[in-house]
Amino acid sequence: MGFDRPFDRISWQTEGTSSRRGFTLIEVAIVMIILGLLLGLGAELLPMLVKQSKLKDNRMLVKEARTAIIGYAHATGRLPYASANVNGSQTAGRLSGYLPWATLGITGRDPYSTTLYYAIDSHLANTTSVAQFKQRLGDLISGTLSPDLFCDGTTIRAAFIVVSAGENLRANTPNDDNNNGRIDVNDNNRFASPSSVITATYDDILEAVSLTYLYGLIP
Ligand SMILES: [Ca+2]
Ligand SMILES: [Ca+2]
Ligand SMILES: [Ca+2]
Repeated sequence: MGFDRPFDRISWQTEGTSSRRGFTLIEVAIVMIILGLLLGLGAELLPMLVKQSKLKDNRMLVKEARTAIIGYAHATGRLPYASANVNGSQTAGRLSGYLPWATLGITGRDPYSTTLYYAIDSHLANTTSVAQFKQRLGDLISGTLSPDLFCDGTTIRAAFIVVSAGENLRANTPNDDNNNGRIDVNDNNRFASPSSVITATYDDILEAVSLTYLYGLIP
């Protein structure tokens, strides 16, 4: 039958190969060792890649929040107040706490499912026009008014900051001062440098907008 011919040929060819034999135990062992190494490598690499990817997403999220807040200032002539709770609606008069993400209309949770934190200079949430807002920034820069939000000791005079608690799920010193893992009204007005490196004890992601930078952005 015509069907049989190809099979006949294959079997003839394999039978005709003089080196045809089974794998030796050593060959199987070598393959198993290589497979084991590859699997082990994968098991180690995968969590590392997930970790790196979350960190990257988180940095982007905090940057986006920063951009949204600048947009809010442009549109309303003031910064939003912080939110007293995770629902993200600004709480009148609140200078530090949760990001008012619902007020801003953005995502409020970082890739680790912790709500972002936010703090502002006290002079910048009660203005009523863009012109007054710009004037207020100018007064803070010139020293007519005293700034009250700082990063990196007192190096950066900030208009506002946005912070993710990072992978360890806790805001760390100097962002959290009373060791409750959150940024709230009980913490002081000094925060870490935005360029702080991640260590075993500090893994917060912080973005700050300085008074002078924001002044330059407001028409
Ligand atoms: Ca942290
Ligand atoms: Ca502090
Ligand atoms: Ca705290």
